[in-house]
Order: sequence, then C-alpha cells, then structure tokens
Amino acid sequence: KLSRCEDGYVKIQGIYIYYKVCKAENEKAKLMTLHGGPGMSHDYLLSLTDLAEKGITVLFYDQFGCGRSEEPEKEKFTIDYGVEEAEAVKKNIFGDDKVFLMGSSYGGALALAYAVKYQAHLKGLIISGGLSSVPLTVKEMQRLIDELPEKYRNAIRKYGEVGDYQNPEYQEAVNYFYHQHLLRSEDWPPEVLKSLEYAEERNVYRTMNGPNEFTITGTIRDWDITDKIGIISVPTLITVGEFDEVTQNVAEVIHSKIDNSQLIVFKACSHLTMWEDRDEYNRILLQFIEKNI
Ligand code: LEU
Repeated sequence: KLSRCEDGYVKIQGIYIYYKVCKAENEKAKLMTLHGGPGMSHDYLLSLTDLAEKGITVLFYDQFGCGRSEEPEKEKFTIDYGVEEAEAVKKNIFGDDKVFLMGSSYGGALALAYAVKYQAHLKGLIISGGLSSVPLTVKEMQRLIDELPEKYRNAIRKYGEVGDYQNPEYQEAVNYFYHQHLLRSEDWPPEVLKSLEYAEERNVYRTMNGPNEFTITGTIRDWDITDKIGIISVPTLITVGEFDEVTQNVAEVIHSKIDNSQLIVFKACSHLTMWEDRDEYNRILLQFIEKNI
C-alpha cells in the first residue's frame, strides 16, 4: 500500500527534518499534514495514505524534535517556529504550488497559525480535533474528567495534584480517559502506538504539552489565537469526534470565527477519528478537496 511513498530528510533552519510523501498517480491535489502532540510523530496520520489512491498526493513530516527529526535548541520549541518550519517543508517538497493543509489536534492549532500568516499558499484548510485556544481546551478537558466514573475522576485529582503521574491508579485512569476520548477501540494500530512512544522518548511533548493529554502544563498552556483566525478566508473543513478530548465546543469556536468553514461531527468517534471511522473520514476529506481544487 505504501509502495508509492518515498521518504527522506530536508534541512530546515539547520536541522534535518524527516518527511514522507505518498504520490498519487493522476494527481488532482496536494495535501500537507501536521501531526499533533506537540511532540508526537507523523505515524498516527498514515491512515491518510488511502487518499493517495484517490488522486491526492499526501505529505507527512515529523516536526522539530519529533519522531525521526532532529531537535533544535529549547528556545525554538514554539508554535511560531513550527509555522516557519511548515512553510519551509512545504516549499522544499511542493514548491510554490498551492496545497491543502490538514492538521490534527495540536497540528490543527499549528495549521490555524500557519493559515493566519500564509493562507495565500493554501487551497483549503482541514482541522481535525484542532483548537484555537489551549485554555478553552483545558477547561473542556476538566469537564470531561468531571464526567468520568468516580474512581477514575478521583485518581486523576488525587495523584494529579501532587504530580504522581506514574502511580498505577493514575495510569489506569489515564488509560480509561484515552479509551473514551483519544481512541475508542480495543486494539490500537501500531502507527498510533509508534507516535505515543516517540512522545515519551523525545523532549517536545513533555516540554510543550505536559505529562499527558489532559494535563497541559507545558509551554503552550496559555496559547490562544481565537481573535486572529477570523481573517482566514480559504475554504475550511473542521472535523471533531462526538467524544473528542478536544471537544465539540472547541471546534464550534473555530467554526464561528471562520466564515468559509463547515463543521462535521463524527458520531461515536473521539480524537483519532481518522482510525475510528477511517473510510468515512477519508471520504469526507476527499469530497472537500475535490470541491475546492
Ligand atoms: N495533545 C493534543 C494533541 O494530540 C493537543 C492538546 C493541545 C489538546 O495534539
């Protein structure tokens, strides 16, 4: 399936960044993808390679300090740096062609920040489980924690307060939350596990995000560009899972600010909709891309 994919490294701002591009035979459009975390890797987005069979050339890369890419100095661990990196990767692989840009979760935040500055380079924007405000996302996640069964809610409060993130009871609660709001399936695909392993191994996730998905105590904790995204005028598709850890309320704020946007809620899905409802997710993306070529 991955036979028409090629991979390699591009040097961006002095460090080697790993990319993979899956070329469509009769290319109708180009799609660049941004993974989340911050600090995961492109692997968990590989379900989107299905689109290469439908005429969409798909580009993945591991962002700075993530997966197989090199790490810059700590001062560069910022969203602004990520935007310039995305622009440089796009330019290296796709040149001056206008592309579609898809971002998942933090990648969605990054895609919004990219579009605020570089929407002239885009044909369209796809935000999946994305956000324009970390504080709002955190507030919403607190609500999801409040709604957990008492046992897990109490464990998250008790051990979370003292930062005992490795406590087995806390870990059990994390695991429960993840199976409700991150990926609602028993068996997680190796691509997803790979990205989670990289998040643990490397420094970006701990530094920028925090100890886990719902404890965002890292450097992005106050980030909010809700007031800026109103200038985005390219066609925008926003997707969110019914049980998404980055909730429907967060998606609706983005939708309300971007006039040229549509919001699609995937029933019975959570954050990693691209796996939970793979065919339908890719079908919706393809439809959006074909409409806006
Ligand atoms: N950890 C999330 C992600 O998967 C991002 C967070 C800001 C909600 O990218």
